[in-house]
Formats: sequence, structure tokens, C-alpha cells
Amino acid sequence: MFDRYESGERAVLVHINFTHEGEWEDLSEFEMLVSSAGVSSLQVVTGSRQSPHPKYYVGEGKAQEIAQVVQMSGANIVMFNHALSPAQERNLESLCKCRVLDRTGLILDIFAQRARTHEGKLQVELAQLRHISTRLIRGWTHLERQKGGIGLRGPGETQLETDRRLLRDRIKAILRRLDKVAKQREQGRRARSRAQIPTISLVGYTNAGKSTMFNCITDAGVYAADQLFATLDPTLRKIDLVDVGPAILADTVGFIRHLPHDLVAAFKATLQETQEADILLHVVDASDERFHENIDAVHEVLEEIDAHEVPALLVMNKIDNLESQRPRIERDENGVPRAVWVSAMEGVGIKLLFDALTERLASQMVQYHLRIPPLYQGRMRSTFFQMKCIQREDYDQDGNLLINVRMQQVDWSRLEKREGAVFRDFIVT
Ligand SMILES: Nc1nc2c(ncn2[C@@H]2O[C@H](COP(=O)(O)OP(=O)(O)OP(=O)(O)O)[C@@H](O)[C@H]2O)c(=O)[nH]1
Ligand SMILES: [Mg+2]
Repeated sequence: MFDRYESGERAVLVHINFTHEGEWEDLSEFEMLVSSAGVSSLQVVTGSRQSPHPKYYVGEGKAQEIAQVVQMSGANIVMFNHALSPAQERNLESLCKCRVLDRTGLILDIFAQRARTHEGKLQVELAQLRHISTRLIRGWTHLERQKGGIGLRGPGETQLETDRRLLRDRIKAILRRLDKVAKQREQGRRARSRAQIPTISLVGYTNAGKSTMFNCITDAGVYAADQLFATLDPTLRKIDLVDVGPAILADTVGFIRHLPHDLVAAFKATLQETQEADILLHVVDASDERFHENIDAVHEVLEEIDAHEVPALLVMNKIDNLESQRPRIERDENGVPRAVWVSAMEGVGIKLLFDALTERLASQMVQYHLRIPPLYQGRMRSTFFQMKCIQREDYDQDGNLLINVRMQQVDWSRLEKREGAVFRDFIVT
């Protein structure tokens, strides 16, 4: 709360209710986004429409009303809880005589303030540049006065062309650097997967309590705050699960409905841990009356980043806000845990969460007792050793290696495929 960023901006907020469902946004979430960006809101203008108007997004009369409110309240910015086209933004700006920011621009701004790591910063800048490049024409008259920077212009270029070229160059440079960072991260991930450590990824709607849960599990002291998008870069920690062994827990950026498309693309790389996770802990603020819609929004993003097929366990969080809920495990018709009701803040139900998680992970594990003849022992033993899956080993009188192994089902299948038919004969039980 204390390090909330103060931008000094005073805003008039505009929120339109649509009869058409797809355009639906949440006003209280918008107010939270605005305050997360450090902007103070002076007044909210609401209205209702069937569909957006091409010129101002809102109708002519509503646009005049907004301009009047801006004048009377002394606001220096208008913020829309909706995505505006570049033309709508331009028209509104000349009518209201102040800056107009749409929902996408607002989310980008928050991301820019919050990004911590090198990669996170690059990704946000990339998304911002792409957002700007569709709006560049607007800055043309204003930029014209500054033209003539030595070394900035190619022969015969207009200022707008120069700006476009500079943007393109910058975007290319960022992409190159991101590529390098991604390669480094890839190496880390490969080292982990060679060691066969299962990865658990915390995902969920922004402000659901992922980081609080992450802290609760790891005591790692990760930044948790009542701000939207407090976490922008994935944080990884090694944890130990009884019966499963070591595992990697990843905290990730929060999702939001109508996430700007460029950001989805940009964050896809950061969310790679999520795509390749063995299980997702989908954290839900169960005390939010919109939690069903939030779950759907998270599913949509998971689909966009190709992580929708990863098994998931729902973590219904913040039950301390709910009178009627007790910590418990909820099971599906096959008796498999599908949700756990907890409070990350009060540390209630965490033991149940561990139980459910272990049960889910263990059901993905297989265990075999093998008898391996001397000819194959060297190679097999070193394979198992690398996989860190050996539970115990011994030799019989004939020099056969008796070995107990335990690993993920998928790894066993891969091994069987690679080693061929003779491998099956080694199985005792
Ligand atoms: N009452 C209650 N509040 C909680 C609980 N868990 C988290 N919170 C609060 O919810 C707010 C958001 O928590 P975070 O852990 O930062 O949420 P997050 O999902 O990581 O959010 P982003 O990283 O911004 O997407 C904080 O103010 C937490 O203190 C809980 O079990 N009960
Ligand atoms: Mg967080």
C-alpha cells in the first residue's frame, strides 16, 4: 500500500453498460485498475448503449457531457473502461481538450510501472510500442515541430515515416534481445526437466491471492499487495512435497478479462512455465461475486497461451470473507480432488491443499519393480540415476539388478518407447 505509485493525474472515468454481453466490463474492477495506476478519480460518467458509436464510442450527447465534466472538475485525463479505436481516441481528445486513455492503454501503463525483470520490461515496452504504432498518425502534427534531428532521418522521409521507421527499428531490437533472454530461460527449463522435477504453476485472475498463496507455501516473501497486477514476472521456488519429492512452484502474472491482445502475445513467453507445468493451481477469489466470470476469463487466456490442456486444481481462496464456507476438498464423480477451499491470508486449509495436490500429482506417478540383466545395467542405471527416480536397488545371486523406480507416467511412456520391446521384460511388478 505504501509504495503505491502516484502519477498526479486526475481522471474522469467513463463506464458504459452494454445490453450486448460480449462488451461487458466491471465498474469496480475498473476503479481498482485506475487506483492501481496511481490515478485519482474525480468523477465517474456512466451510460448505457446497445453498441459502440463509431465517432466517440459513446453518443454525441454523452460525449458533450464528458467534455463538460472534464471542464468543471479540472480533470487532466479521461479514462475509458473500454477499448477505443485510434480515431475515437483522437475525436474524444479534441472534444475534451485533454488526454484520453482507453482500457488497453491503462493496463499497459500499469504493466509498465510494475515490470521488474529485464525480460518483463522488454515485453511491456514491446506491447506499448505496438499499441502506439497503430495510433502514430495522431502525434503527427505535434511531432512535426520537432523534426530535423540529425542522424534520425533518412533521405526524403516525412516525419511520420521516420517515426514509423524508428519504431520498427526499436521493435526489432527488442525482439532480438527477447530472443536471447528466452534462450537463457530455455536452458534453465531444460536443466529442470532433465532432473524430472514436476512444475506446479499458480494461475488465476488478478488479485485472486496467488502471491499470498505462493508465500504461504514457500515463505519466500514475494511481493503481495492489494493492487492489480502486483506480480508481473514469474517467480520460481523449489518446494518439497511429501510422497512426491521436490517440485518447482511458479507464481505468475494475473489474468484479466479482455487482456490486451498484444500483451497476451508478449506474455506468452513468460507464461511458458504454465504451458509446460504438470499441474496448475487455479486460484480464485471465492468472495468475489463475479468469481464464475473470472474463472471463465482465466480459461480463455489459458486457451490463448496453449495451456488449457494442463490438469488444473481449483483453489477457492479468501473463505475468511465467507460465512458459510469451511476449508475442505471438493471431489468430482470419480473421487478426484477438483477444488480446495482455503484462506491463503489466514493459512487455513493449506494442509488440505497439500493433500489434494499430492493426490493429484501422485495419480500421475507410476512405480515399478524391475529386474535388469548385467548387459543392460550400466546404461539403464545411469538413465534412472539422471532421472532421480531410484527408490531402492539391490542385486540377486545371478548378478541381476533389482531396482524400484518411481516417476511421472509420461516419463515412463517416453522411456518405454525409447528402450523398445526388451524393456518390458524387465518389469517384475
Ligand atoms: N481476505 C483475504 N484476503 C486475501 C487472501 N489471500 C489474499 N488476499 C488479499 O488479496 C490481495 C491480493 O493478493 P495477491 O496475493 O497480491 O494477489 P495476486 O493474485 O498475486 O494478484 P496479482 O499478482 O496482482 O495478479 C491482497 O490484499 C491480499 O492480502 C485471503 O485468503 N483472504
Ligand atoms: Mg501476484
